[in-house]
Amino acid sequence: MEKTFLMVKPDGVQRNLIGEIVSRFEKKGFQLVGAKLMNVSRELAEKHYAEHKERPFFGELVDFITSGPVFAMVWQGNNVIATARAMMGKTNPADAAPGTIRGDFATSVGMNIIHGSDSPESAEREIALWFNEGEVLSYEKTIQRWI
Ligand code: IDP
Repeated sequence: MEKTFLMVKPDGVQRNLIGEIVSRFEKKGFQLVGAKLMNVSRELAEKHYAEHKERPFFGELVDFITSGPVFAMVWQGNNVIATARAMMGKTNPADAAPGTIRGDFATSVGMNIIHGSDSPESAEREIALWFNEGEVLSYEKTIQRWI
């Protein structure tokens, strides 16, 4: 079963959106298999956003993601990587459709509420970066056969 790494960023935590976001993915039919509220070290932030290292906004991005607690999660389900990206909406909330998380709750690209892995390769890399092996669970939900 496919897995993805999702994270409510510090703005989403401050704005009390953890429950709303978890609820959307639960209702969609995805399964939460790992979650933790945590402060992010600069080292972890820089590793996570390594592909943006040369971008002018890199420093700002690392400052922001380390500015307060984030809610890190691993979700599982059919096509969860692409479907979660669609549910999040475009990176720039100005382009994100209403009904998406960014379209409904954000206005600026810097504070766009949520992160989600964009490919199977990044999902694998990010889950390993943010979670220890024992923190990602495997458990059965009987309702899963109806989804
Ligand atoms: P994604 O989060 O939708 O995958 P990426 O292109 O990987 O988007 O960018 C990572 C994050 O960097 C974005 O979510 C956004 O918060 C931030 N970001 C992207 N472009 C800009 C920018 O031009 N200015 C400030 N922050 C940016």
